[in-house]
Amino acid sequence: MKKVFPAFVVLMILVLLYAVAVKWFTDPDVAMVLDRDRLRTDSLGFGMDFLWGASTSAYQVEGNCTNCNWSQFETSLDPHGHPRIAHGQKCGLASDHWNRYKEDIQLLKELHLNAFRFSVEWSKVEPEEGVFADSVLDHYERVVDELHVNGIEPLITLHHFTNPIWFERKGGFERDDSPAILARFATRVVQRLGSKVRFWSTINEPNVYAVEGYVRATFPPAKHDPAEAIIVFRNLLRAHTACYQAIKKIRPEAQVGLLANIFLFDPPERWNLLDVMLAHYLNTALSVSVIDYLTTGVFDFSLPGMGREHFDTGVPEAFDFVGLNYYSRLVYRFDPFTEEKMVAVQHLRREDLTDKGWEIYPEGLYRALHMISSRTPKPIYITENGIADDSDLRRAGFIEDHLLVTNRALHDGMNVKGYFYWSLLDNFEWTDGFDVRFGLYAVDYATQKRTLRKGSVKYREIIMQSDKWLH
Ligand code: GCO
Repeated sequence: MKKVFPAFVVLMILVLLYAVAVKWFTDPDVAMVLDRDRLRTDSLGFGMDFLWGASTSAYQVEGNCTNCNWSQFETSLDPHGHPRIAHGQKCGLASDHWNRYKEDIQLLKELHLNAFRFSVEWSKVEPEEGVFADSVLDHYERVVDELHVNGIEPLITLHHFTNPIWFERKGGFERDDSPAILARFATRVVQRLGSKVRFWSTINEPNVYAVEGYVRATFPPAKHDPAEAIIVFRNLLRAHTACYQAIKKIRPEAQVGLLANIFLFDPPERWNLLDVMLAHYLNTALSVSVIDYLTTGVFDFSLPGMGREHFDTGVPEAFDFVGLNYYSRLVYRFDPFTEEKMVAVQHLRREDLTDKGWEIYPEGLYRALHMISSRTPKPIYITENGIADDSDLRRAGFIEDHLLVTNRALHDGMNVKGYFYWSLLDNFEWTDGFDVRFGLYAVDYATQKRTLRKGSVKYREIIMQSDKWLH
């Protein structure tokens, strides 16, 4: 009996330590349940100043962006001789938004929207280093004027994945002077448009740019260089701070934010410590590090197998809001026998997936909002949330569930001030080309005809219902 007792105690202590470790590394919101019934009984009021919007990006919708890293990339082949873009597609005229922006602004009005997020194409504004095309800035000023005439608030993104070829050839964001180069561009744009534009987002998804371009090699410059990825990630965040300071110098009243992509990582089972730790390190390195950078000015990155970096800009709180781009989560288990040391796990039905194969997971939006609001009281704008759904059978439910979750987050005290659906139009979805359809409006690329999808009407219904709750 005496021999058994110590062994039993040791075993109990080990089990207890294991349980404590699992709890320590587990996201506290992982058990959040979307109670549709309770949510629907809540008022759907979102507040008088809530921004109801849709988002696009220049390269994906404008057409004729021919002087940037992506226009170059889409003509190249991968190491296996395959085209970089599905079926060798080219962006070309895209959704011809450059020429049809007045028509597209009427679509925003048709949906009862009061805000529009779009990006200015750096390679068109600054086609050669230090040479700025006033005619291009004239165009964007006409877009802004047209939005105001129609009572729609512009939110301009300065950098959305694309670089002018001259910048890419110099090394892009691998360069330590890249923040100053981007801030010079930002200065020129804000000098021209700053009196008419209140909301600015500096950089779209620094983590995605760094990981896709330098780890997974699916985006330009298509490198497999994790160490370089961390430098690029750091320089993009530094560039955000440089742009923030440049904008505030010209327009102190401007509201300036960074667009954080939070794609949650979860373990297949919540009792497996290695899988729970993997999810924790990925969420911390790729998402929490961005929010912490904004509040502290310190880039603290550490991901086993990728590397670590600590960089203090000495500029905390260089932001007025956080833009949240949320889509879904990825479920991975740790696997030491694979190159990436992790393997995706997914056993979901087709109806629970988008056309990009992402899980439809509205609870994750609540978790992502909490990840931000637990670190800063500043406003959050959901600047991208949408579904690739060519059948349009899941779009209405997707929109309703994610707006119900947004409403629940508001009721739980989170400072959510707007929602921008991705995207207003079907567009060029990077390496998927035109194969996936995110648009509230379908686009027939042969005729450029826009058609409102039935599933998109739910968005307008909720917006108008929200207005009802306000009065
Ligand atoms: C991104 C970009 C968008 C995408 C959208 C759908 O997150 O990659 O911001 O350009 O098109 O997110 O994937």
